[in-house]
Amino acid sequence: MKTDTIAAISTAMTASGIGIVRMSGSEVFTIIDRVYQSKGKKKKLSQVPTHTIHYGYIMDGDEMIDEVLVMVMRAPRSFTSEDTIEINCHGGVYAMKRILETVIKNGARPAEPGEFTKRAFLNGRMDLSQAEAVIDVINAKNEYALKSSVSQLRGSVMQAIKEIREQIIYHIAFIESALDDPEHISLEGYGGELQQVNNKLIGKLEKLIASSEDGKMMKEGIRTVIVGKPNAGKSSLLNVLVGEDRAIVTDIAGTTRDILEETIQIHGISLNIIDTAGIRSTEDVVEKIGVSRAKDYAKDADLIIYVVDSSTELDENDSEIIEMLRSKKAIILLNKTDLQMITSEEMLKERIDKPVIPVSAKENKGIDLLELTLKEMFFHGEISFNDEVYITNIRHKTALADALSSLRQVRESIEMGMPEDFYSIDLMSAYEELGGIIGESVGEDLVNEIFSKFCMGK
Ligand SMILES: Nc1nc2c(ncn2[C@@H]2O[C@H](COP(=O)(O)OP(=O)(O)OP(=O)(O)O)[C@@H](O)[C@H]2O)c(=O)[nH]1
Ligand SMILES: [Mg+2]
Repeated sequence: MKTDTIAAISTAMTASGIGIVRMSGSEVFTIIDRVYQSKGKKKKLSQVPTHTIHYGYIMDGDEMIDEVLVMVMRAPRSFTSEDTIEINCHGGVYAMKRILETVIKNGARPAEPGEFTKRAFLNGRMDLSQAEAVIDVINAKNEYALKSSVSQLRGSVMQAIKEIREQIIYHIAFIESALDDPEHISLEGYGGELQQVNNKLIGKLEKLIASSEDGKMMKEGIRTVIVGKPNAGKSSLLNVLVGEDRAIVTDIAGTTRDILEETIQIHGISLNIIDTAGIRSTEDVVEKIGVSRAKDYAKDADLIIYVVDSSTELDENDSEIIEMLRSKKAIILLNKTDLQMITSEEMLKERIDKPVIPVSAKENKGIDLLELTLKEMFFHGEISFNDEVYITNIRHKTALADALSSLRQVRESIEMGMPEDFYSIDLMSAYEELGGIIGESVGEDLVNEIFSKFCMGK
């Protein structure tokens, strides 16, 4: 297949040690022969074997642009499955731009964001879920996000979806053949048999969908909101967790007025930690806005850390906060345990069933236990990427949910003793919905939209 030749700077557009300008398409060798000059001026890269590296210069006519190493990868043994050239140059923004301009002047065209990966997908080098994993690998901000995207890149999601689809298509085919040829294929008792298979498939889809909760946390981080009464030590806690003095801490109740957000890593998990204004009823206009913001943030949190000052008594403000926690994942920190304790662990346990951890933000005590509790709360047991598939992509999750409701429809039809062609209609919908995840039966619009989210040069 002939394609036009695309080119882009594939490394970051900042001054760095090396930069890479990448080209892919049918004309890469024509173009590189025009702009590359070897030391002895004789070598032509169109003549060299695949997967070799060549030292030389990029020339714009008679002008030497940069000293480079050029990598040659011939189709189909490249990322895009097309002839590909990577020019390793000095990583100055200007040098990279000049090289890009030179190859464009000689016949390449600038690549769209994600176009290299799009070609890899269109050329059958990877399925859509793997192509999407490429961008997740690039954007991974912690160990788990990286591991789950690499596993998706290696085809874990594709494999899981393929297996489910194979079973579905087998049954569609069976029903259709039986309906076509009732004399030879009997559907007697088939409903019960299908019900068993279908229930198993439903279980698998439910498990995949449930994994997306963990998947989302891995990818985006856990939205953690610190709440509590004024002066409880919320900002002190944020500072301890971040490891530097980000928030203002004073002994004046009502110090924090606005939201402050920081990202930290605990055991490889990202937490977006949000410090908020102390919750109390107040007439101060600014503080009032801060308090209502704190409540809004708490509503959207994946996790609430409720900081209690153990050296004071619980009051009606605490009661209000405790009510906010009931329906949420929450950890209670009994702070200031270095002082005389007035409120105890037992008193809090009586009010609400959430883990209570005694700490001292001031003396950095108990924080390790908090970190351990967090880990256990979000990841039940160790995460293993060998057999588990984590759904981290919202598009995949939606498709799985659609497929699940189609399979539930099949279950209902069987229970109600509907005719067999009803089963096959819903099985077919599930089959197509799942196909969307791996890129079968998806429209051009969706493909374009997915790849436009990529960065330049990938
Ligand atoms: N003794 C002791 N004092 C603490 C501890 N944690 C915080 N403090 C003190 O408590 C006071 C209030 O701390 P902050 O961290 O500003 O409290 P806050 O909850 O952010 O308060 P607001 O922003 O006003 O809502 C400061 O004087 C801190 O030094 C602790 O563990 N032990
Ligand atoms: Mg504060």
